[in-house]
Amino acid sequence: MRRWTQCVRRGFHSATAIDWRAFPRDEVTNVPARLEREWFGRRLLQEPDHPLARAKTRMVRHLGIECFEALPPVVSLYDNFDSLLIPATHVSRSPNDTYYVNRRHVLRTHTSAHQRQLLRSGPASWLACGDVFRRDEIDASHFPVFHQIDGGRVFGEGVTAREAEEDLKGTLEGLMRKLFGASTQLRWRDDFFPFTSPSFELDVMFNGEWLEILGCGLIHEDIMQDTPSIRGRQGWAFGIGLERLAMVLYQIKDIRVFWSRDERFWKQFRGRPLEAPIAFEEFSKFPKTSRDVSFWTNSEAFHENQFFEMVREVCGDLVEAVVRLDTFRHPK
Ligand code: FA5
Ligand code: MG
Repeated sequence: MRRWTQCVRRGFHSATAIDWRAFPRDEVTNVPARLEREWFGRRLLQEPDHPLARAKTRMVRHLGIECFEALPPVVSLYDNFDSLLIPATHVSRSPNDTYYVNRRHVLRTHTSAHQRQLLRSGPASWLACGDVFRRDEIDASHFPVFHQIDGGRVFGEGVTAREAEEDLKGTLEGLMRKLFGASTQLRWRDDFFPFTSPSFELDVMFNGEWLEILGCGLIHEDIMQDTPSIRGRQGWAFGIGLERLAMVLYQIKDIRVFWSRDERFWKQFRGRPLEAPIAFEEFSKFPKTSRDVSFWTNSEAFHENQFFEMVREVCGDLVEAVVRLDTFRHPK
């Protein structure tokens, strides 16, 4: 713990490779091989052209707050749960929801896992981002590994809860309008987190549907109370899903695309200015295949355009090219 705190103080920014295999495994280990092979340690936020890194950088620049980018993704149960007042019986602790490295360590399920230590190490405001891991539903906006950016702010003495809440909502609305434009539709909803009170959720209108972007609230009194330097003061915290942010920013409809190694993905972002309004164009997730087709006709009036038209009718736009390789005319 002390070593960690010192790292934060020194500005623990350069990404270090963390090898979860160095942690002993035991009977509760449930990290799947695929996660380890394909997703763990990809460090997408460290690839400047990547849409997630772009979203992160735009956010950090707008807020003008220091961002800790290399906090280790393997955290203790205390960091991920207890320090945030998440009860011992809470569903999120279940191995059905959380990847356990061993009995005492998990792959962080949110970047809030660092909140308590950041509060203790003392910056008045901070951001912390990284990859987070959850056993979760599978759909276009959920993935077992995704990225979050947490933010926090501690006020000086004399600031009321009402003022802190206004500051929180104003800060986040300002961020959304800066990123998505002044006319973006936003919706606040009451939410519940054990570590904030009151708690809220912010949704953004995307493709005609409300998309949940973040959770936030005033840091729970018991947490503030527990840290002598900030006892009795007000503070806020939020946690944003960076994929959701980037989906709205770049009109990405499928969360799986962020993990693409395909050039057709990268070339849409590479070298573009940070604020460039990029509208992502989807491409097929399947590699190209070619097929040979032979057929015969006894019609003298046959023209190959008739065939091309039939291909378009049947296959839609899936077909990229049709090439005639050969013609055979039977002597009889
Ligand atoms: C949290 O993770 C809280 N730690 C947020 C927080 C921080 C609240 C500080 C208060 C104070 P939640 O589970 O709702 O909350 O996740 C936050 C955001 O992460 C969601 O709004 C969503 O944008 C994103 N998110 C959640 N699950 C997934 C997933 N499986 N795939 C992609 N994004 C996800
Ligand atoms: Mg939520």
